[in-house]
Amino acid sequence: MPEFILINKQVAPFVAHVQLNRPKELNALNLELMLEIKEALIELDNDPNVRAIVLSGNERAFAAGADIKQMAGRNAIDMLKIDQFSTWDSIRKTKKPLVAAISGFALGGGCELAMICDMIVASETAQFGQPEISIGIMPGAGGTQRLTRIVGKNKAMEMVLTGTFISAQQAKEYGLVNKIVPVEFYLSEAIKMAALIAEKSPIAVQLAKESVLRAYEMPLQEALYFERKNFYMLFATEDQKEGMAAFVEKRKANFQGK
Ligand code: DAK
Repeated sequence: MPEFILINKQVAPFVAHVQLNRPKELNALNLELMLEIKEALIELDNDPNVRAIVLSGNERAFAAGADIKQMAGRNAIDMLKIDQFSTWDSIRKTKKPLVAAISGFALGGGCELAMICDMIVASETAQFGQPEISIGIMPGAGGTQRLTRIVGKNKAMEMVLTGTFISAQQAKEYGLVNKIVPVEFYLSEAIKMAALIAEKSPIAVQLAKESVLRAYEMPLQEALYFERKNFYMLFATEDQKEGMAAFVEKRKANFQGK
């Protein structure tokens, strides 16, 4: 049984919910919690009854960053040996869509974890930041790279070099957040978004997610070829036949993930 997260495999049809659950520490991401997220996502990725996953914290905090108390005494070789990156890389490789439901603080590793997710629904109280600079380090899990690609150089520089937080509204203007809702709806709205995805063909969703992510990782021409191969591959699925037949017959498609 995980100690620091809660897992609901069926919060809505084909939608799972993973909740970070270290409320007293504002969901600070200690190594154990990160490993639990990794294991949960591997399990949910392999579960045919799950097609989309919502990742949340609680109203006060999504996550206030890596656990500073756990990191404080470490030296470079400790960090190298612990190799947290293998955990983060595994989370990043989740095949199913991840919708982050964010209220309160999403700071440092918390903001980086949110950016690994594919979409972000935020409450009006959400605050995003990369404050590592204030404790003598810098972002190490994508905060200088994903953030810059999303918000652009100057805004990323401001966040990374001054460590100041931005509001949900600013995050929306910056393109970091998909949607802002009143705090009482942030989770239900994220579940609704995940449920919309879960109605679609899971194979098409997986290949579409993979293809969008390639936009960040490959030169355009190669990424276009990658997209094309995935596009062709979907014509080998029963879901493509079902989706198009349903359109012609004016009914709702019933996708089986085949
Ligand atoms: N770590 C440990 N404990 C934390 C914490 C954190 N990041 N953030 C908050 N807490 C704890 C506080 O110590 C406090 O515990 P007690 O004193 O009650 O025992 C409790 O949570 C409540 O926090 P506060 O009393 O401070 O609450 P406030 O509302 O006054 O302030 C705050 C909230 C979020 C503004 C403040 O707590 C704060 O500034 N927290 C630190 C934020 C921060 O600096 N985050 C960046 C951490 S560095 C890596 C991947 C990722 C990373 C590193 C490596 N690899 C893959 C290698 C990421 C690094 C980081 O995120």
